[in-house]
Amino acid sequence: MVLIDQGSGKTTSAAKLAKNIEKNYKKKVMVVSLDVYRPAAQEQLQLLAETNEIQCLPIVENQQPIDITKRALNAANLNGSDVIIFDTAGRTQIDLPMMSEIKQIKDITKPAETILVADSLTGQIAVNVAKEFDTAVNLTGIILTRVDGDARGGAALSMKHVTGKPIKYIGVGEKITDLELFHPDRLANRILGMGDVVTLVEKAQQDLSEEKIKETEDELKKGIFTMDSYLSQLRQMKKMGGMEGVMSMLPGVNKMKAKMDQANIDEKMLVENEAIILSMTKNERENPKIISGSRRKRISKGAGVDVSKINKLLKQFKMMSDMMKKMSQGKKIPSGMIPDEMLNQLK
Ligand SMILES: Nc1nc2c(ncn2[C@@H]2O[C@H](COP(=O)(O)OP(=O)(O)OP(=O)(O)O)[C@@H](O)[C@H]2O)c(=O)[nH]1
Ligand SMILES: [Mg+2]
Repeated sequence: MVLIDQGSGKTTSAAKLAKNIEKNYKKKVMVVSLDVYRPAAQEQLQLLAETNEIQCLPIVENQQPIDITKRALNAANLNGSDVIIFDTAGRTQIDLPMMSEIKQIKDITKPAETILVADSLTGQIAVNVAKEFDTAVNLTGIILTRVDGDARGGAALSMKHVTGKPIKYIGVGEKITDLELFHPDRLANRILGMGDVVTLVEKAQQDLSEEKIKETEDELKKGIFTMDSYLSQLRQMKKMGGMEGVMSMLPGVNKMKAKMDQANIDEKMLVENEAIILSMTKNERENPKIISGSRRKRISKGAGVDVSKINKLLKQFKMMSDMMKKMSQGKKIPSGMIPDEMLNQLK
């Protein structure tokens, strides 16, 4: 097993993993440091191993990584180790000599796993490094470290997204036992609970032009919300996978989403509402208050839907614009308000 990427917790993770494998798989594990570059790096692993009763390949001064690797394979044969974990030197920049060294080590060891250790806090940098490492040495998985808090799901998502490699373990602290098997479902719940903001942002970047986002933002900041802004929102929603797609990604609407699933919200509504708004005159769109009974009838004919649908949309619009006004004034929307009122409108 080869571990890479700088300062991310490789050495610590190597020791944690050794302990974990010994305990849970009843295998004999040996750890080996190939970090001849950073002063005292080999000693760091040796000390960690000693403290936690893990077998460690003895240090031979001035020996280079390739020779250490060969010695490790011999030693493992002699001492009956089932698993060798190689802890490699880290680099933030991918340099060629280092890549060629890692490739050689891979050729010699033919590792069952090549794991990237990435710090969940460094986010994007780690993601880029991950991609390059994968191209060079074909990773089999990722250990994500410093997932100690509870709001770090985003890094996991982008890691997985960019590399397509599974996250195998997460580091959740500095102690030797602070390594957990990665459970995607738990993380998914955590993220959905707080809103999958990463995906939402990614989607928004993909789907909407920056200009459009800025325009809508500016309007909303001023508390301006017209039928046209509503129409553009409906279209954005449609692009982003409909109501359900958007809702499932917004913070705090997880409960609401469940209710919406129950209510079996018809995605057709988006299309209908679009048609309704398109049947309004410019004046009506900017000033929906003027939409009287006769105008409603005309619009319903134009859109080919029942008048009740116009009434529903107008109510929805009123509610949304109230919400937008509150938001633009920096007020929080009462959490109870969104689910029930909006749901009733949508039913
Ligand atoms: N809170 C927390 N700290 C961690 C975790 N994993 C590692 N650390 C800490 O991060 C620091 C760096 O860890 P190392 O294991 O030395 O990192 P490395 O990747 O080997 O570093 P280099 O060899 O210099 O590239 C240490 O102080 C670790 O205790 C984790 O999951 N959570
Ligand atoms: Mg290290």
